[in-house]
Amino acid sequence: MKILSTAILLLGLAAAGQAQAADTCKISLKGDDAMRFDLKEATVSAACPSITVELVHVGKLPAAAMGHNVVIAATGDVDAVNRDGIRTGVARHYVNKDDPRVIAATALVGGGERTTITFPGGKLAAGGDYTFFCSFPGHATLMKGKLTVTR
Ligand SMILES: [Cu+2]
Repeated sequence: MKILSTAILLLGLAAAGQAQAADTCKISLKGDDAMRFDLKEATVSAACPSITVELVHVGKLPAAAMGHNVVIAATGDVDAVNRDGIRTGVARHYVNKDDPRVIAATALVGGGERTTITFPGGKLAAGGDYTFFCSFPGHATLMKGKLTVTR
């Protein structure tokens, strides 16, 4: 009986650990036709071997009119990354992926579309000041949020 309860306890701990990992290693955002993300902040762990960013465009407008992406950068770099990204144009999804200030960037999607990207948690520093935003021209003012990074 003692062995059985120990086994149940261990199973419970394993499940809790997985739930925690899933929470801190993935960011799920929704973008809409009103130029908004559903979240103003998100938290990930720098210890995640891989962090997944998922973006679902829940609107109906095409990417050319109301495209959304998710770009992650240090908060102090956001304005410059956004400006340079817009300059790269729609064909490059309004983000220069060769820019070392771009920590991660999804594709640009339109209404009804979904995109994901993964990057190593090691690209973020625990306690650092990061922002996620959409680099479609004019969107970053409304479409941005704080990315908190834990250990
Ligand atoms: Cu957008």
